[in-house]
Amino acid sequence: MSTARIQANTASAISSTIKHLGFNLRCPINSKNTKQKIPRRRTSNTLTLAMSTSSSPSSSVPSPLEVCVKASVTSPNNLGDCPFCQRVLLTMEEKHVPYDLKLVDLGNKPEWFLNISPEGKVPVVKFEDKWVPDSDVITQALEEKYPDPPLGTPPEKASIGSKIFSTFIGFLKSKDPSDGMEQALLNELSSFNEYIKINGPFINGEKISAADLSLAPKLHHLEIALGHYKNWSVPDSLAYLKSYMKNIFSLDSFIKTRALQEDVIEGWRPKVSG
Ligand SMILES: N[C@@H](CCC(=O)N[C@@H](CS)C(=O)NCC(=O)O)C(=O)O
Repeated sequence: MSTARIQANTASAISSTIKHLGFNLRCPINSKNTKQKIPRRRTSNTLTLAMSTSSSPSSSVPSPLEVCVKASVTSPNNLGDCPFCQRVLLTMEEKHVPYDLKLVDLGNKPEWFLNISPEGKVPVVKFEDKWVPDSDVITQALEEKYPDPPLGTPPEKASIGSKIFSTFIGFLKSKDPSDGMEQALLNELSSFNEYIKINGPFINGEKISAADLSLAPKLHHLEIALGHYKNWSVPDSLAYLKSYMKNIFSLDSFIKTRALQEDVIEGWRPKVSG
């Protein structure tokens, strides 16, 4: 892919808000996935739509937040396979914050993008004319600016499952089956399974929170990449983890913001063959 696609950022707040809420069938997010029947969140749609149709120029139509994310490498004009980008989009979806996606071709970064993200990384989000990088910082800012619904995870639970991603990458890259990498991943997955068994269904109990929104995109990558490159899947014995994954992966917000399977496979290819 050599071209970056930028969504028109001049679209009105009203049309962008409606688009975000799923009324625009040409929504660029995972257009392949629009074939699936995605249930709508009626309550929030109605509320935001009513706000957006006010005729008063001073009405509080929420302006969509501009967010730069990785573009797909296999399917032009689709969201790509960055788990940190999905984390940010999931947070916006769960908080019903309208956003305007700018898809960035990370293989050929345009100058406008490097001007706003000198490190060349996504995600970046524009808050009050300032471009902010890093999903940790962005999700914290979203929590402060859009406190409802609250998604904060208590500090003592915030790092639950946080070693899963690095051990997944270790196992994915491993060429020696006896190097202990698979076991290291299994240890992390097993302790997460035990945690969810006792404290679940989510990391903070009954309600989804920021830690789940950070972990779930990584588990999605784990499932696809290890399935493809190692013919490996989460053992059935880890039933609580499996049902945690199934629950989150079937949320509207997750389906709408998830990476395409083929992008996840391509995205990890250099790590596997490197
Ligand atoms: N710590 C950052 C990590 C962001 C990150 O590593 N993003 C990757 C894409 S998944 C990126 O932009 N890489 C730059 C590149 O591929 O050139 C965050 O949480 O936002």
